[in-house]
Amino acid sequence: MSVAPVLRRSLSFRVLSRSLATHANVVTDKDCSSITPPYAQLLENLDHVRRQLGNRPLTLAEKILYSHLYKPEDIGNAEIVRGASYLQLRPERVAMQDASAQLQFMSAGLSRTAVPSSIHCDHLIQASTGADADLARALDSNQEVFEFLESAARKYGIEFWKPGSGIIHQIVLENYAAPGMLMLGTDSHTPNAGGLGMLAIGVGGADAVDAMTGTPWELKAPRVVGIRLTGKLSDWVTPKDLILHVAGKLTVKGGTGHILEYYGPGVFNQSCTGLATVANMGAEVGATTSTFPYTPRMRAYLEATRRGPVARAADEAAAKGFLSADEGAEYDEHIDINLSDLEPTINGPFTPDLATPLSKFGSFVKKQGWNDELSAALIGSCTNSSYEDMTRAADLARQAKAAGLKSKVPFLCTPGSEQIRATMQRDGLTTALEDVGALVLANACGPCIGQWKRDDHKENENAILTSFNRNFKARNDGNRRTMNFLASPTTVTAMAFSGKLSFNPMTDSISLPSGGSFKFSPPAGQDLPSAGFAVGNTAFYPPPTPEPQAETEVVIKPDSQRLELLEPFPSPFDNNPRGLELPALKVLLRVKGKCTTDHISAAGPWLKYKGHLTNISENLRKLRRQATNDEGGEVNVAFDHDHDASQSKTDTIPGVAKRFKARNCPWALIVDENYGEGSAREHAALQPRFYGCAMIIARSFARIHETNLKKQGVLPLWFADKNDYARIGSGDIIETVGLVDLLGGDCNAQVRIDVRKRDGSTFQIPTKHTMSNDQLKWLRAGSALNHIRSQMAS
Ligand code: MIC
Ligand code: SF4
Repeated sequence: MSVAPVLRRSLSFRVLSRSLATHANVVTDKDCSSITPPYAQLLENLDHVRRQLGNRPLTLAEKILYSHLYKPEDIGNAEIVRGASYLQLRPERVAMQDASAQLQFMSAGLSRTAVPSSIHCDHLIQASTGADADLARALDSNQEVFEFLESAARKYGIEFWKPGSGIIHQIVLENYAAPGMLMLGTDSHTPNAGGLGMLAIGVGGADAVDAMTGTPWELKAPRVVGIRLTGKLSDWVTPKDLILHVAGKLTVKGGTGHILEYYGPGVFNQSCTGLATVANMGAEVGATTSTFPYTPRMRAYLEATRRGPVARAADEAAAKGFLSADEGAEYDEHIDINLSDLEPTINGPFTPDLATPLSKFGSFVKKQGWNDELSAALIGSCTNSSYEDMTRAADLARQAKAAGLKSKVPFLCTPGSEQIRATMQRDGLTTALEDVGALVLANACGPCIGQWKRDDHKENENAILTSFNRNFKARNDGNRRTMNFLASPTTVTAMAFSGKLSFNPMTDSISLPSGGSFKFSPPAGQDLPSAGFAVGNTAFYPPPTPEPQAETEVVIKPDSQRLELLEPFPSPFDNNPRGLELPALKVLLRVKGKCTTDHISAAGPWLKYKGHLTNISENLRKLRRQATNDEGGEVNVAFDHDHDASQSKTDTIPGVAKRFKARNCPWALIVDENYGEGSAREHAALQPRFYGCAMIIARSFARIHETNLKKQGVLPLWFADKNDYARIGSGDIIETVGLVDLLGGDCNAQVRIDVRKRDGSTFQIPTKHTMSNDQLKWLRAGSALNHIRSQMAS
């Protein structure tokens, strides 16, 4: 049966269910057999590894990782060196957002996934007039993709969360996350589930396919940063302010290759959902993931979300020492934070690590010469849409209403899940927000990922305040001049009533139309609803642990504009005159400064082509990509030094890439620090590969993107001397020297690069790499998928 009628039925059911929302205050547990980690096995694995490691005290992150080693018995006497050893791991579960890993999984030819997996439809719902109408439009405009996802889920026994059910990370926290678990998700904010004391790691689709096919998933053993929390957050300060502060300290690349492990008394007086916010935004500092020891408030959250059996099993595992660090465990770096010293913080614009304490924000804005006007306030997203966040925002809204105030600017709210939406509605939070002018949107990503049909401020400079996690240029509304600041939902809500960036709700008053003035009292909220969570519309939810239905046809129409089967990429070494050195490559561009995955593969309208590589690559020619050319400083302009008379000398970056592809000219990029910062967006690797990119040399890479490049058969190299970055420019020819030794098994071999400048001069530079033995096999095969396929065939 086609999924569309089912989805539409669920939509009408939902409208009905809003007035019939359940008032369940007796919490009955659900069947937790498939979501309880196999603690006994994990403890046994850990004991084994512990003995091999000479019983040294372990951090919590190490315990979770080592208990999930693919073959713990195989480590022998080898020491595991954090920051150097490669771990082969066995994740327990996979979550996929929209079309991400399914096409690659299908090409592996298995009949079911090796681990429980779920698909979440959350990125394709555009915010415009409100939840129901927006969802109805999204169902129509994305019908083909949703049908494909639903049928793939049915065929392989994957849990399918329909559009409108909520945002992947909120659903994972509410349903699947469990203390001590290791899971992967095809989205960079997967670490959100760390709020339940586990390791949840964001990856590209190809990595997810490893777990789904039962192939060991490889990760370089991360270093561990210990963050000791003491004190207590004061009135206006929220967990979001803690992570905004940490982002300011660590910067967008400070967490790369590290797990952030929080501990100390300050962890225990925070809610589970608050900790999830902190873990969620660890992605903004590039951390592999974040985690916390198991706490009574995690236990309470598990119970409130009908997972009492998981809580009881976790209690036992904790009693055996599994769910916290050992006394005396050593961290690679250490940070101490006294929560009592923190104040509300606002980060941005354009980068999540530009942190300014609220008390200094007004003067910061003035000093920059920016207009003091706020143009929109947005709360919600996967980062901040917990019951606690919403009760605190509603409390401020009620205070403002009592004073006769309404929001001065458009005020949008995206609930993170159907459960949150239904509970908000039942408990009067939705009414409290709507009463002051808020528009409640569908349970989906919406404006956080540019799915925002914003009708004002299309091009002009303006400032928005959001409780989201990311604020790269043009991310929310496509306007590069929208200054996007990140703050807690309470700060955002309070400032919506003043409409001024310089307003400090802790100290300032708002003049009332009636005369007099109004000052907010500190917001009050609660983390768990007294009447329990309302279930909401169950038609959005999948049946638990569905069996695969092999007879299901997964339809991809040959003329589809939205979906396309993936053609294997050829190996660069096939018919290659240079043997096991890459063919000579032409440098397409030297990219200057910040280049996030949003810059490489813009968000918003492109999302609809996620399942169609040719179209998404083509479509990007028309979109404004944002990478800046270091030779000339222009955005999305590249030189074509070999253009013919019919062609212009410059074109957009993908435009020149397409010309190179037409000429069968493989190419390379020279890039700056933290290249590929941001999302797990695999297209940021697939698209350059599709157009013929074979190598990228960077001052440094962001973790997920570097792995995505390796998976797709692009060689990422690091400048050994960062000054060499400026010595190579567009049109230069570069050749690897020494790759043959590396591919031949000499892991100490160094790859050097012969550079032939356009003026004929030549020189050689050294590089570094992070390729493991397996990753070299992917490079040789042309992609990881080619390698897996060849393994399965043999
Ligand atoms: C994001 O927040 O940037 C996204 C959209 O959720 C991405 C996923 C994607 O781009 O496909 C992410 O965080 O990985
Ligand atoms: Fe969705 Fe935004 Fe969260 Fe990404 S960060 S998953 S776009 S809500």
